[in-house]
Amino acid sequence: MLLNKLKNIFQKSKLPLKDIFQSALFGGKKEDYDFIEEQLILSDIGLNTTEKIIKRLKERVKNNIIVEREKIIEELKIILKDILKETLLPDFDKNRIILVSGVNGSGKTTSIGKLANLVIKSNKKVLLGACDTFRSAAMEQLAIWGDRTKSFVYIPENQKDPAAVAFQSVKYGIENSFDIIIIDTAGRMHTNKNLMVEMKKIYDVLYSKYNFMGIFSILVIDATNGKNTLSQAKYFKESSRVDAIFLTKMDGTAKGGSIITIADELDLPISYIGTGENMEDIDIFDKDIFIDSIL
Ligand SMILES: Nc1nc2c(ncn2[C@@H]2O[C@H](COP(=O)(O)OP(=O)(O)OP(=O)(O)O)[C@@H](O)[C@H]2O)c(=O)[nH]1
Ligand SMILES: [Mg+2]
Repeated sequence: MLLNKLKNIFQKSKLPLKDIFQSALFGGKKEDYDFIEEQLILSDIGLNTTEKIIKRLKERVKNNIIVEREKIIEELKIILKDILKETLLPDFDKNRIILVSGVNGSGKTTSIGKLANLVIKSNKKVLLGACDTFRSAAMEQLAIWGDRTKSFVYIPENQKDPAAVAFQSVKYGIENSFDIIIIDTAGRMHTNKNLMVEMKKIYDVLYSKYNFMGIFSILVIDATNGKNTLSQAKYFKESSRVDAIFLTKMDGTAKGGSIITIADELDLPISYIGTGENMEDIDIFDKDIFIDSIL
C-alpha cells in the first residue's frame, strides 16, 4: 500500500493526546507525570503499559528540566516504538504451515484469503485446510476464497474432528507437493473450555507430526474490539503457541492505545494488518509509521 494511504489508515487510530501537549511547557514535576499518565490511560493504554511508559519517560527526561511539550511527544514516540516488537512475518520458504486462530468473526477466513493471494503471487502452490468443521457454511466460505485466489481447498469427507482434518490437510498437501498449507480454524470464545482444548489438540497434532514443516501460528485480532480482546488473546496464547498477531479491520475504528496495550501485554509481534474486505487489503505492519501516525 502507498505510504500516505497507510498513514491515513493508522491516523484513524490516533491517540487523543496532542492538543493537550501543545498547551504548555513540561516541568518534570509529579503533577506533570500524573497528567501524562492520565492522558495515556484515557487513550486506551492499559495500566501496566502506561506505568512502563511513565517509568521510561522519567528515565529519559531528567528531573526538573523544563522542555517543550512537543519534546515529550518525541520521547513518547521513541518509547512506544521500543515497546512494540519488530514485525515478524512468516518466511514462506521455511514456514510451510500457517495455523490461524482467533475468536468468532475476528477475520480469520478473510485473512487466510489475503495470505493465500500473497503467497500465490510468488508462484507457490497453496492448500487451504478447512478445519472449521463446526459450520458447513465455513467450509463454503473457504471454498470461495479458494476460487478467488486459485488455491486448493482441502474439505474433509465425514470427518468432524478439526485436529484430524488438520492432520489430513497437511498430509495431503505434502503428498501432492503443495508449498504452503494454511489451516483455517473455527472461531471460538476463549471462555469455552472445550473449544480451547480442541484448539490445543489441533496445535499438538501439527507440532508432534509436522514440526519439520516450520509451523507459523497466527492469532487474528479484530483491532476495533479494543481492550476486550486482551483477555481473549491471552487464553489463545496459553492454549497454543502463537508466533504473531494479524490485526484485522484497521480500516475501521481501531484504537491505537489498545493496539499498543495488546502487543505489549501479550509480548507478541504484529505481522500483517487487514485494511478491508478484499484480498488485496493486507499490509505488513510497520511500527514506525504506526507510531508516527497515531501520535
Ligand atoms: N473492514 C474490514 N472487514 C474485515 C477485515 N477482515 C475481515 N473482515 C470482515 O469481518 C467479517 C468476519 O470475517 P471472517 O473472515 O468470516 O471471520 P472469521 O474469524 O473467519 O469468522 P468465524 O469463522 O465465524 O469465527 C467479514 O464480514 C469480513 O469481510 C478487514 O481487515 N477490514
Ligand atoms: Mg472463519
